[in-house]
Amino acid sequence: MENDADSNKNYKVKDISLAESGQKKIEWAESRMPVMMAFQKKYSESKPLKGMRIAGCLHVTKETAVLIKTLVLAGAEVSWSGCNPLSTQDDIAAALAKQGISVYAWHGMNVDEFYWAIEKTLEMKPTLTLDDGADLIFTIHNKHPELAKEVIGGTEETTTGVHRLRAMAEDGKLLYPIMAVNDAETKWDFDNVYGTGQSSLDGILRATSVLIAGKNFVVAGYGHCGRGVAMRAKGLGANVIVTEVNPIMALKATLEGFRVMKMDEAAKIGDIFITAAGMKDIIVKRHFELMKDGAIVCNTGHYDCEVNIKDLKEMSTSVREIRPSNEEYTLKNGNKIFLLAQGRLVNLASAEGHPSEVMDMSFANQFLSMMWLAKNGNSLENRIYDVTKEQDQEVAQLKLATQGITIDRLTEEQKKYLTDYSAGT
Ligand code: 3DD
Repeated sequence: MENDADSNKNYKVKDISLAESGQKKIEWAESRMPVMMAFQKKYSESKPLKGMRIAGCLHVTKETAVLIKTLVLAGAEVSWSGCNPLSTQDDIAAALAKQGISVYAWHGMNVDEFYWAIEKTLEMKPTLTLDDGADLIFTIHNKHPELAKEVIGGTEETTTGVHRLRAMAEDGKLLYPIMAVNDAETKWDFDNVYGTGQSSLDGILRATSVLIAGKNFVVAGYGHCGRGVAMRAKGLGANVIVTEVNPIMALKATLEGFRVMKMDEAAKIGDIFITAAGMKDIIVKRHFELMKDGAIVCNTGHYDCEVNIKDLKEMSTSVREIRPSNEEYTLKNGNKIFLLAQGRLVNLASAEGHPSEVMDMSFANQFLSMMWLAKNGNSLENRIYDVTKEQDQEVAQLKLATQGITIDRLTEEQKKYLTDYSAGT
């Protein structure tokens, strides 16, 4: 499809006429992101991000649109691309373009277009980068290292992105400081668990409309995301089976009442499979060979390497899209396997990602981290920084306040007791 763009426009989206629909969805998200709306009110006068140029590479959803608007109201200039070829909501991208935001994103990008879009956002020579999966950071480091000297710092939104950047920092390869937003407790303990739990089931249900109750539901990986998915599948009546490589996570899964076994065993009995391992080749050829006819397979990890699609294609005689975001592969043994979202993250590719309420906290951390970097960035080392405890507490307090919840406070006496080692039993 011809995209809406020409050389003098600062955007490339699928269809600008979708803007009205996108704007209504953004208003819906705004009504459920009270912390971000409070930041818009608080900072639109003082504009603490004035002069900052932020290149963003993060799923273009109605919640991200609220983050972008908050950054712009706080004074920043922003240029945005999506961080997954299938996660952009085209009407949101259209609404952002209509608002004058420089945005290069559409659903169904190919890999070349995906990296073209990232390059377009770099034309503004960013002073801050906001990333999810580190593709923007890697592009600067590997293809445009000269741009790094202008970059004060960056943030990383997701678990696997932070893992890779910590490895890069260990090797002394970071060209500017990075804040591990994913590792903020008010991000991972809410977004990764409750967000991924609900949005992954949302994606599976939109792509299949199957009954979850009574089904053998195999969750590969019992980290924060896998734990959330297992919890919500159980809530819908599934028989949840967990596969793991970490004995501690496996033990946790058993104590939650889930069956734990090797994928080689789970492949024989599973009806629905979802990978949340943050690792490649979780489901490969030998597993597909063992699967029942009609098995549904999907992934909710950031990268599309967890389900080995190359294996699936090689062992199939035909493939057709039987429903949106749902491909029916007919194997040589006659069985059919249904792959959702082309093996990409099903929560964002087949649904709308996490609900606004949890992204309110994730993005509060992104916003505050951008402000912290703008203020302190020039005095930082090129390493990974964790979100401060104070910021985590602030985000939680703000969220509670928006829900009208007040909590107890330690008295001075109690604070003393915390560190008093003379007191016995
Ligand atoms: N992610 C999930 N839902 C999202 C949404 N509604 N908008 C933007 C991004 C969204 C991805 C995040 O969960 C990110 O924290 C991640 O990938 O870990």
